[in-house]
Amino acid sequence: MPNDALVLHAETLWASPYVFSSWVALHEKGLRFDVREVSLVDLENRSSSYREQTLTAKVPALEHGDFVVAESSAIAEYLEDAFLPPSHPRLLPRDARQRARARQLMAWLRSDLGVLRTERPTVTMFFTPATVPLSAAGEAEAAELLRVAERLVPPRGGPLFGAWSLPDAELAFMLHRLILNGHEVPPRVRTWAEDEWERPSAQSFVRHSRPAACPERYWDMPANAGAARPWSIPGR
Ligand SMILES: N[C@@H](CCC(=O)N[C@@H](CS)C(=O)NCC(=O)O)C(=O)O
Repeated sequence: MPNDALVLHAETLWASPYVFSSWVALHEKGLRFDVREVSLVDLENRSSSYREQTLTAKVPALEHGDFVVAESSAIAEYLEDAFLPPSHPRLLPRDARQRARARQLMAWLRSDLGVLRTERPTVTMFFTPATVPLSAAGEAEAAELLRVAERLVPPRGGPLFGAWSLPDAELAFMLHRLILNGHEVPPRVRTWAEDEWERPSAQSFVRHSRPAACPERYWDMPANAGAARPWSIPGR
């Protein structure tokens, strides 16, 4: 495998769950990498050069020499294949069935829980907590997330799949949409998620410098078109 420099293309608010995944993956693999920030509110990812480079114009993207790949799950798989255990720690479980369960969880966290993600966007985790209650559909998705977490978190805590793997961080991130917005989370799951959040790879993302406030233009981004704000507006 070529020994080329690694560059993570991240976004400027440092609030993307997908950038979080790739950031944690790079840290856990023990890799040195540079960061290029792409401003989504300025539509920099839609520029012809970024589109050309990344194919799908999404953040995160990982550059490794002359190769660029986007999609956080593809980035995790690439890092696992290019920086093999045991020289580099694993991102996914060794056992085939546990690895399948880990991939199931990662895919579900990306494809499901859409109402929860809309009503508890990550800007409520890193800028200002939500003040608008969850809708019935949001509550139902929160309950489903907690049901899955209660099934997966071991009775005495610790990694989901025997040894730490990337879905531990991703599930903890999703649970923090509830925790940081004051929702009731069963103590065992809450303690597990908070312990996972303290891991240095996660904390280095949580503590990364970011703007003081969520820019108003965030709500003009195509992905947020029509999304209701999670904050009530005084006087309305
Ligand atoms: N499934 C993708 C999702 C990536 C994604 O949606 N990234 C957002 C930022 S959180 C983005 O690039 N938005 C800009 C756009 O869609 O134009 C992944 O796992 O990486």
